[in-house]
Amino acid sequence: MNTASHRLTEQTQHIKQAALNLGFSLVGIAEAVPLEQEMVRFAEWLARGYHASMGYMERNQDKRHDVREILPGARSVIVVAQNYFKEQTSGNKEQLCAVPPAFGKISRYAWGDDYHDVIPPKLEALCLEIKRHQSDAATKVYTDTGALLEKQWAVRAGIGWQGKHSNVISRSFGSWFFLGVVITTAEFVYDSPMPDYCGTCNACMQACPTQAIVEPFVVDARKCIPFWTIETKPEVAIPTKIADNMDGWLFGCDTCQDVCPWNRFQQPTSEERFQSRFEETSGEQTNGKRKNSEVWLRLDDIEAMTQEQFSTTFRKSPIKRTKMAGLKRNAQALRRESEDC
Ligand code: B12
Ligand code: SF4
Ligand code: SF4
Repeated sequence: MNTASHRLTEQTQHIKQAALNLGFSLVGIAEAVPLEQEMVRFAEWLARGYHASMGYMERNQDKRHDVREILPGARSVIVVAQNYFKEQTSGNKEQLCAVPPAFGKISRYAWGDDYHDVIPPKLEALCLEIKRHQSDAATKVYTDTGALLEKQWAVRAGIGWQGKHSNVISRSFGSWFFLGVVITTAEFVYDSPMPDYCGTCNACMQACPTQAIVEPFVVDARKCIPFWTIETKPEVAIPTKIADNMDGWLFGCDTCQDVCPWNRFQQPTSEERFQSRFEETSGEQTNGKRKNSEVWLRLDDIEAMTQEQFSTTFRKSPIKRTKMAGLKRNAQALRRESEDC
């Protein structure tokens, strides 16, 4: 190994260790080249209208195609995975129906603080570490914050493979993690993409309550519960076909990940800010038996909530995104489902 490649290897090891020291669970690095096949599939997804009303998905295709349109001279895309799993489980429709008054489930990613607040400062700290060794390096961070195909970069960086439910899965701890990305002009040694380990399984496709996984690896957001319960404005009514099949979800949906066999490797997160804020309301309503720490909220409480209570309860939480009116709209849709039980 010559001196230059030895230095590159050392810098790569150093930056990966720095990411782990910051509390990220996995880190991988891909070369900043254009995404070709990924963009063909992405264009097909858009053409079929699967992005629903998320008009922003249609914009900035040049940046999604080539990160050098975001950061001129970019050479590397560093991808981190931030585990958010906590020792709590979600319930199912039977449990929801069994117990009046109705409750609604909160998807696991929203039990703690908002990852949009937690992850970027850690990515910025990683950027400082890059600049400590390569002072002229430029950097740009993302976590669900822009026109970037984060899952595709995660696959390229060897973090995991894209499951048939379309989320990225790690062989070591399943899919309960967020992604964060640093695009940089610094050069590193690159990882290889992860092969597919779904095999013949299709548990997620079968379990999806609204048949949103329209073919392996392809999710139609128009049918996906998180789209309706998180992304739509409060004044938009949830269509009957979705409202009748919400599987008890008040905010987001984890059904396709709950059934995934790879999530038997789940491990508790070390990130304090992702611990659940809902301990006291969890786990009391599953057929009279206390099931350890499930996160269900009482629909009566949501419907009666004042703006002040909403702001206090969901301070720093991703649930703020729906606004109080959106959460009440979701609760009403769930009432409809539980009346059908
Ligand atoms: C838009 C969006 C949504 C939309 C659309 C979902 C979707 N699947 O795209 C909605 C609101 C529904 C959503 C829901 C959720 N989201 Co979201 N979302 C995003 C966002 C902003 C963009 C994703 C995107 O580009 N979609 C476009 C489509 C085309 O991409 P795709 O699904 O990867 O599609 C590819 C496949 O179909 C593939 N493909 C097609 N055919 C084939 C064939 C083969 C063989 C292969 C391999 C691939 C393949 O090609 C397409 C393009 O390359 C990202 C953040 C980001 N900027 O990347 C977060 C992100 C994907 N979301 C995330 C999360 C956590 C969720 C939820 C789990 C939240 C919840 N609990 O409710 C759900 C999961 C729902 C699901 N099953 O996908 C995480 C996923 C982390 C992970 N481990 O993968 C991300 C990365 C945010 C983050 N930074 O952590 N989300
Ligand atoms: S998040 Fe829920 S609605 Fe969306 S694909 Fe997964 S199981 Fe289906
Ligand atoms: S449930 Fe099965 S098919 Fe779906 S993502 Fe997990 S392993 Fe792949």
